[in-house]
Order: sequence, then C-alpha cells, then structure tokens
Amino acid sequence: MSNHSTSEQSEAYIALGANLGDREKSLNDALTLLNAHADIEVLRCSGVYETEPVGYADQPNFLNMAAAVRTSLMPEALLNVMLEIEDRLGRVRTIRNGPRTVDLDLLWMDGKVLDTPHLILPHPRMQERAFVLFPLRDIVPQDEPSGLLELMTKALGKLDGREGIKLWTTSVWEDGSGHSAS
Ligand code: PH2
Ligand code: MG
Ligand code: MG
Repeated sequence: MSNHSTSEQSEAYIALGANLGDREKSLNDALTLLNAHADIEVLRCSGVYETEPVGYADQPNFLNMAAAVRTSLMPEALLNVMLEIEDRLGRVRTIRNGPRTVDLDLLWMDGKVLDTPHLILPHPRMQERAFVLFPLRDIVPQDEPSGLLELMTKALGKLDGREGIKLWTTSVWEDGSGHSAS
C-alpha cells in the first residue's frame, strides 16, 4: 500500500471516453492499467456506447463507458493515477473538450463532496451528460449506499432521450469477468 492510501476502501465511479485511434483498445488498456495498480480493483464495467460529440462538435464520435472500482487511494491520488494512464496511452491535450485517445473522469466517490483546484466531486457536469449517465446506469446497483442511484435517476429523467447514443458492444475488457464475486 502506498502512502497515498488508507486502510479504508472506497467505491469510485469513473467515466471513460475515446475518439481517436483504436478506441476499443484504448478503453481496454485503460481498464487493464487501472486494475494493475496495487491499490485499485476494477469491480464492474458498463457496456460500451458510441456517442455523438457534445460541446465541441467537429470531432469523431466517441466510445464511452463507465467503471466502478474499489480503491484505498484518496480521491486526488486516484485522479493522479487516472491522469498518468491518460498520458501513458498517448493523450495529447490541445483543444478543450476536443478529440482524445482516452479521457478518464472521476465522477463519484462514496458521495464525497470536494472542491479543490484539481478535483470537484461529484463531477460537476455528469448530470447533463447522457454519454456519462447511460453507461453509469449499467453498473450502479439498486442498493448503492451513497446516493448515486438517486442522483443518476433524477438526472436521467431530465434528459430528452437517448439521441446520439447507441450500444456499441456489451463489454470491452476481457479480464472483467473474474472479478464480480471477489
Ligand atoms: N467528452 C468531452 C466533451 N464531449 N462528447 C462525447 N460524446 N463523449 C465524451 O466523452 C465527451 C464529449 C469532454 O471530456
Ligand atoms: Mg471528460
Ligand atoms: Mg477529463
């Protein structure tokens, strides 16, 4: 265990997106690297959705998905691991909201509320983003204890529908099957 971790375990939800290069491989590699970290275990993965770009429109369609992880890391330490993985998978930051090989966004961590220069929790834009909420719906259990189900259900009720979002494949991460019972 590193010095950025505690003996306490949290459950965190991460949104993944990719719209450059081999999008499925980037998502798969990101999940593999997350799970390879000593203090992170990938618990559940959503289906993969192909989504039209939101915000900056002149870019390729995304593949988006969400994952639930168990971690002993503090929120900002988890975020740093996620940013390192983005860099390792070749992300180059040019246009804000523009194309990227892979984007990992920390959405929710046991209902923690945080507002620092590096990290805001819950993620401030998750409730407006169908490309986040649809994948999330696949993996948030009915008995989620920290209020995510309520927030997500309310946000989904305010969306116009699933325009611009279609299921691409049900799973992209081969290693995912062995973890559900552990
Ligand atoms: N990410 C953005 C901006 N726009 N659109 C889609 N469909 N999917 C994304 O992941 C996405 C986006 C900024 O991170
Ligand atoms: Mg993002
Ligand atoms: Mg991001």
